[in-house]
Amino acid sequence: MIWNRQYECMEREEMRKLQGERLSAMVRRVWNTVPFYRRRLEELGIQPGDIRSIDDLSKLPFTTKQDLRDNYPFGLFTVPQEGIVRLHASSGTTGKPTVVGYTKQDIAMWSEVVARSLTMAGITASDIIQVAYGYGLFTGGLGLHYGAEAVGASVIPISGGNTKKQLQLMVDFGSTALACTPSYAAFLGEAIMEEKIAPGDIRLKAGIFGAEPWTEGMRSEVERLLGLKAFDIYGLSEVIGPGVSMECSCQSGMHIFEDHFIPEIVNPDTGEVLPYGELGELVFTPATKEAMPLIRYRTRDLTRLHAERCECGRTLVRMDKCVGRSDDMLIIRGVNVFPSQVESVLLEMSETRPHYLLTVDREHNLDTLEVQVEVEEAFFSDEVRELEGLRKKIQSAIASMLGLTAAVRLVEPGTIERSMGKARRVIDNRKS
Ligand code: DLL
Repeated sequence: MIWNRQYECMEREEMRKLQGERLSAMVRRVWNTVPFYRRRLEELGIQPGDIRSIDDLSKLPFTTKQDLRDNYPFGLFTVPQEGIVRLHASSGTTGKPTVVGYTKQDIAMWSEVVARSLTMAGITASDIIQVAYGYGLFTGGLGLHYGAEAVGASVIPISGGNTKKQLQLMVDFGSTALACTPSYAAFLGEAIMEEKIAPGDIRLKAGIFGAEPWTEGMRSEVERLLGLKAFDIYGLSEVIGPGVSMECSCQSGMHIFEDHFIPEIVNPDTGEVLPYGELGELVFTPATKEAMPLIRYRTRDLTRLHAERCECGRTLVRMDKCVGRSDDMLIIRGVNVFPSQVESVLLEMSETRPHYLLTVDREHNLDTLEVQVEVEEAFFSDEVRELEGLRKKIQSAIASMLGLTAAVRLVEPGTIERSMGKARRVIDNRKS
């Protein structure tokens, strides 16, 4: 089952040695080819020869999204344009997109890590995988596509959206795996019910869901709706795309392919490296990337790392589900709120559906939070008294989770706008 036993089951000391070798080779390479990095290292008085082992990693400077923007579009590439075979870009909410380039070898490495990821979910050449992540500048579609081909599965490159067609092919082709965002998976699950497709006509057994934060409550919900086992896949364009880490069948965190992507957790305010088990910002050094390796890239994703060997036999470090991004954290009346915390409260209730929206506003200099959530059709037609009871129950569960009173609005199924890709969970009117 394991796709690359040599690296996935390596002893920790051996892995650290390999990472040190790869790191020092990469630092030498960027020193010689990327003026931005040479300047950064010179400013800190670091020579490539100073980086000899993985213990030297923390001497190196961080790279941020702003650095990518400042070097837009190709300033961080280590190879001339002839060597680049693919460009992806992430849209970003403000300003210019973040651009990532790949060499042929980078595409091969990416395909391998996605193949390893799919193998963790039990996908083999016998599977038919419906790739409903967006194809295009976003890395989700093409990333999953190449990885699925590498394991030999049959790929349906349907991309996101076009829900009726998704259901038709799912039934007619007998898709056994579905790859998309968890929010779109929930939408597809509901569409199956609405179209009254018999459960026996759906052959899905595994879901490869990621690209946005999602909770255990959402996992149970999509597993129930689609009748599959849902796996969490993580990644970001700057590092490679999907396939930076993935859950195995033990589902106790996502294994990071750290032979390629060296992880650290740092204090987001001070940059200090934190020990395993502590919550902080995830930092990656993709040491083997040819076209655009990065030194200590700050992901802004908040999570914890664990180094104990997994029951599946893999020794790769595991990361917990992401709590959220530091820049998604809302500060409401001085309280730190992650949308995922609200999601976990909402999806504990059997009456709610997995579609919600948080609206933050400011009235008379006071922050307000409104939580809209869809409620099961049957429940909605019940007595007003019962609805009011549910509203109060949600409000008090949110208050005890966050220490904050939110206005709760129960809405009918289908009210909240659906997303074919990453869901929009927050409208913050204070920013406009
Ligand atoms: O979302 C790559 C991807 C595609 C991952 C398909 C998984 C599946 P970006 O658009 O650059 O790349 O966005 C990266 O999305 O920093 C996280 O904040 C978030 N993210 C990605 N996967 C997860 C996940 C792709 N499993 C940003 N859980 C990252 C939570 C995730 N957040």
